[in-house]
Amino acid sequence: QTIALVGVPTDIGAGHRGASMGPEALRVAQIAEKLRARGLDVIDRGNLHGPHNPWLPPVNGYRHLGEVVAWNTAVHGAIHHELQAGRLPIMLGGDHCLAIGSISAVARHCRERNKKLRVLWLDAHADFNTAAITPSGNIHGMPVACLCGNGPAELVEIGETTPATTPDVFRQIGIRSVDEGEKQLVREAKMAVHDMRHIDEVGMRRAMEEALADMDDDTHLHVSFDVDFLDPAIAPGVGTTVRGGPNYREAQLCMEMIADSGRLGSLDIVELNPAFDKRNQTAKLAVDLVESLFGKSTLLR
Ligand code: DIR
Ligand code: MN
Ligand code: MN
Ligand code: MN
Repeated sequence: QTIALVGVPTDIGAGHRGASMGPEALRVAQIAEKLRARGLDVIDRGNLHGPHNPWLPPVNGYRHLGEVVAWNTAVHGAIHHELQAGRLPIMLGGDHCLAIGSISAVARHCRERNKKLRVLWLDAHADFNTAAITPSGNIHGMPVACLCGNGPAELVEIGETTPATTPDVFRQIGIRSVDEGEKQLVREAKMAVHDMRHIDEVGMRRAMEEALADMDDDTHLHVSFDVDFLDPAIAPGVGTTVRGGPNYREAQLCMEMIADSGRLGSLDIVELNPAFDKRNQTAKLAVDLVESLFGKSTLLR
């Protein structure tokens, strides 16, 4: 199977500028070359295009809603195109609002092919905010809510079915920052949250066994990897660091267990912000982890 890299250079949904440089930082860290060295076929589609970041305050609880719609419409089309052609898309973000476009495309593809969808949401944050409760107005804090139908019509309706998906497809891993009003929404939705306390108590191994349970040959697994999932000590190159995340070994095990499931069908790498990084170390770490996600292990290949 061929991997298609799709760059989406925007920080339109974030609270800091700089995630727009993420796609190039991942290329500089040799994401394509490292995957090819694993024997995989990789096409780099280059970058999508969209509006510039006007850097305006929120309007009715949303910052840059029109621009977020434009970028996500482009993402939806590009990712669905790759899936339809049988390729495995990797979205190089860009901030996490772009998961509205990518996951709505994956969900549409699953409906067309009669596949079940499982989404692993690797993040420090639940990204389940709405206009009424958001502390920031930044739409990168809202993609899971939008994908589940709780958001502005223009975003909820990207894709062919509304809403794109439901909370039961998500497994959230590494969560340690949920906003005040957001907590209640996450509980009400019965979102499966494997938060850092749970990982501390049962370990990454059991948390991942739970998150990957009950998949079969008909399951499409999408991984949405917000780089702020990682502990800031190893991954400073993100806009919204939260201490107490997975360390290097825990993150490796997480990726290796996903690889072992054999179900990976699509991937987002988002929130990488080179403006906060040092010598591109966070991009290099993300690429190192992506190699494990695609099956790199100590003794086999
Ligand atoms: C915060 C930040 N919960 C917000 N969210 C982030 O503004 O809604 N998500 N950084 O990844
Ligand atoms: Mn996120
Ligand atoms: Mn399709
Ligand atoms: Mn996050």
